[in-house]
Amino acid sequence: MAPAATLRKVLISDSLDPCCKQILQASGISVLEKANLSKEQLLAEIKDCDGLIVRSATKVTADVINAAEKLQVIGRAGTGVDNVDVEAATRRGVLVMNTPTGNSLSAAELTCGMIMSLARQIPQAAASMKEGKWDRKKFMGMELQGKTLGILGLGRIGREVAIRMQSFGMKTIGYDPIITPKESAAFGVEQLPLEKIWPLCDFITVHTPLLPSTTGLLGDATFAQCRRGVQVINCARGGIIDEGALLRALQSGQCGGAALDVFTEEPPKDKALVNHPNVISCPHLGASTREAQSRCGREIAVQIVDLAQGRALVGAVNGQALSSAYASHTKPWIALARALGIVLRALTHQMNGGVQVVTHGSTLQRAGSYLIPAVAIGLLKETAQKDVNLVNGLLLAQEAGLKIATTHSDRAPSDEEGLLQLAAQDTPYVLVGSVQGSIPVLHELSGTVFKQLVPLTGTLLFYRSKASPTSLLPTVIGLLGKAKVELLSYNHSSIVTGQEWNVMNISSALQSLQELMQHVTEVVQVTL
Ligand code: 9EZ
Repeated sequence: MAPAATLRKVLISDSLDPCCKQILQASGISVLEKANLSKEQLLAEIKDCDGLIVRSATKVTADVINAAEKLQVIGRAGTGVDNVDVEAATRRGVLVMNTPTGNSLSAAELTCGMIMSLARQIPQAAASMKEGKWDRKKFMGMELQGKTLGILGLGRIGREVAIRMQSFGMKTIGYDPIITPKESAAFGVEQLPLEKIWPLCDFITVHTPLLPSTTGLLGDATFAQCRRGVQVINCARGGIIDEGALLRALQSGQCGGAALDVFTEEPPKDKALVNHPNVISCPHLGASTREAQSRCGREIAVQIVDLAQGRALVGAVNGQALSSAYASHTKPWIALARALGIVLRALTHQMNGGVQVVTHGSTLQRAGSYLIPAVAIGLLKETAQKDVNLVNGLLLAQEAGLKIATTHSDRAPSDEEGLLQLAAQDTPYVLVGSVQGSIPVLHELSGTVFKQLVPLTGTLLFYRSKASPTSLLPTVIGLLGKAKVELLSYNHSSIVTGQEWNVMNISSALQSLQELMQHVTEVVQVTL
C-alpha cells in the first residue's frame, strides 16, 4: 500500500447505496457488485480484486484476505470494523478504512428518540393499544424540560445529541477524556469528573467507542452512585452498559428505564433485558436510515478514489504511518528513513541486536510514528519478507525479531531542519541523514563526515580502504569500466586513516563485488 495506489478493480460484496459504485466508476475504477456471495464464491471473486468494499454482512476473515492476492484496501461503509480481521489485513499490508462520521446524525436522532420514548413510555403504550387496551393510568410520564442529561463521550454523536436535547430544555452535562471543557462549552455541555456526574443525572446516554476503559462504564458500582430511577440509553456499542448490572438495577428500581439499540451478543440470546417492562429496544438500527447508508456509501467511495489518486488518506483504521505519507513535507523523510534502513542492513549483513533510531530537531518531534515503519521497510527490503509497506512494516519487523527503539532530541544542528540517525546495536555502523529540498541525503557514516552530502537515490557503492581515496580511485573506475557501469558521481568522507568511506553513485548495480573486494577493506552496494 503506497500513496497513489493502483486500484483497477473493486468488489462491493454487500448491498450498498448505488452512488458508491457510480463514484468509483466515474474515476475509472472497474466495479463488481455482488451481494450475498457464499464464502467459496467470495474467495473466488476476490482473487483478482485490488479493493473490497463491505457494509456489515460480509465477514472479511483472514482466509478471505489471504486469498486476495492483489488486495490493497478494504473499505467498510460504516463505523467500526467488527466484521473485518484488521490484524490479518495489517499483516498482509492491506489498508483498512471506514466512514466514522457518516452515521453520526442517524445515531444521534435515534438516541433522542429513545430519550423521548423512555420519558413517555411510547413503545409500551403503543404495544398496549395493539393489545386492545386503553390504559391511561399506567403510562404516566415525565417532562424533559429542566431534567439533566449526562452524555458520556462527546464526539460527533454525543454533541449532536446535546444540541438537540437542549431544545427540549434539558441541562446537558458530560465527560470525555479527549475533548477540552472549552470545546464542549461551545456546544453547551458542562464537563465534570465522572464521579460528580452520576448523582446529578435523570438520564445518562453513552457515546464512546468500546474499549477496555469503557466496557462496563455503567456497572454495579456506578449505578449505585446514580439517582434512584435514573434512565439510561445505549445506542453506541454493546457492553458499555454492563448488561448484568443493568438488569439488577432495573429489578431493584435503582434504574427506572433503559433504551438499548446494541447488545454484547447480537441478537441477544438472553431475553431478560429485552423482556423487562421498563426496557425499550431496537435491533441495532442506529445507522439504519437511507441518508446514513447513502452518506457512508458515498464517503467510502470518495475515500477510495482519493487513495487511488494519491490525494488524501481519510478514515484509515490501520494506516497511521501511511497517513503521513500523504503530506508533502513528510514524504522525503519517509524516503530517507527507508534509504537509511536499506544502507544499514547492507552494511551489517545480519542484524542480531536492535536498531536505535534518533530523531533530532523539533520538526521531527512526532515523526517517529511514521519514520520507524519506514526504517522497517528498508531493513526488511532484502530479506525473505515480501510486500513490506507502511501498513505492515512495524509488525513484520517485530516478527522478524528486529527491535527498533526510538528516541527524540529537540536539539538539531543550527543549520538543519532536522536529522535522522540510525545505529545498529553492537556494531560500529551509525548513519546520519537529512532532507535537502525534497532529496534524502547522507551526512555521516560511522562517525565520518561527508564534506558533500550524498544524495540517497539510485544505485550506490560504498567502500572503504586503508589506501588513500585518490590512489584507489583509478582501480575502482577501471573495474566499473570493465563491467560497463558508469560512474555518475563520487564522494568521500573525512579522512581518518583507514576509516574514510567512499560513495559512488553508479548507473547500475555491479554483478559481482568479488574483484573490488581484493582492493578494499569493506564494500557494499545498494539500490534505493
Ligand atoms: C471514557 C470516555 C468517555 C471515552 C471516550 C473516548 C477513549 N475514549 N474514552 C469514559 N473516545 C466517557 C467516559
